[in-house]
Amino acid sequence: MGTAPNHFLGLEKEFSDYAPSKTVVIPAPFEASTSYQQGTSRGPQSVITASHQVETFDIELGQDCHTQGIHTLAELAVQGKSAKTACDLLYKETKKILDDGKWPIMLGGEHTISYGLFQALFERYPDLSIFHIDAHTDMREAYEGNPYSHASILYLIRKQCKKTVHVGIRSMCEEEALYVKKNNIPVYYDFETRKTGLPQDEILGHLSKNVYITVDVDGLSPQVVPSTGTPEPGGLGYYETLDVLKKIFKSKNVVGMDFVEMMPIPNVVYGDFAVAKIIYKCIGYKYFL
Ligand SMILES: [Mn+2]
Repeated sequence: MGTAPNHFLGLEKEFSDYAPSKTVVIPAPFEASTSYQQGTSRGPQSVITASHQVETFDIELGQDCHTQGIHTLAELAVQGKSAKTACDLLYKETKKILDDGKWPIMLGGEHTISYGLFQALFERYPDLSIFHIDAHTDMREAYEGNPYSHASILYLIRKQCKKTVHVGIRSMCEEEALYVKKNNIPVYYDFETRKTGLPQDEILGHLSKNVYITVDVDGLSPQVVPSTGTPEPGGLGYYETLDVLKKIFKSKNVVGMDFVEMMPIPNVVYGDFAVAKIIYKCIGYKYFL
């Protein structure tokens, strides 16, 4: 391994060319409205670099899971663009990937960029539901006057798609709390699920057949992923995250995924590696469960 520096896992040609690959990784290093620590535009490359250290043999699944092919696109030219233009670019790219019958995994970049992926998936799968891991609900109507911001992305999405489930949540403003209550949205608050565990069957009950999974990596504990712009204490553990994802992959059709808000910290690589490993676990769950 380690032969192709810009490819996820550093896979050789046989397993990373576009045509035979079932999975396509889309690096989308968009950063415009980050509010605390900056640097999420470097997130996609840091995860790809870390992925070169991930062992391709999966112990749990008892096999190599890269054999269905994982193609990695060049970084989308989204940086410096408006959020709308950046999302349009990702939308078009995702549409093409779906037309080709492939499975998209997007790497952000700030959460705003997820809107482009969502649009392409929702257009293709009108019954789409969304499983959202995040420390924050991201349901402000706008953030600093901007409806296309990392803090309002789920509000924007929910204007079109109401079937959403949220876990890891441990920070939101009053406006968001009222919105959640008023719309009876299944939000699983971290301070409660720390005690009870995630109610996996109940979560599955809220999801339709075709599921889009959006992971803001700050939904996980900073002990697992410190490399993010707005770290929050608490959060999902590594195995807890894998357990719920596995359950969803087992009983639903996961039509697309993204991992956003990674912000590499110089010389602190274990968070980048954890994210790379979770992505590879998901590829295994998609094709080998
Ligand atoms: Mn967040």
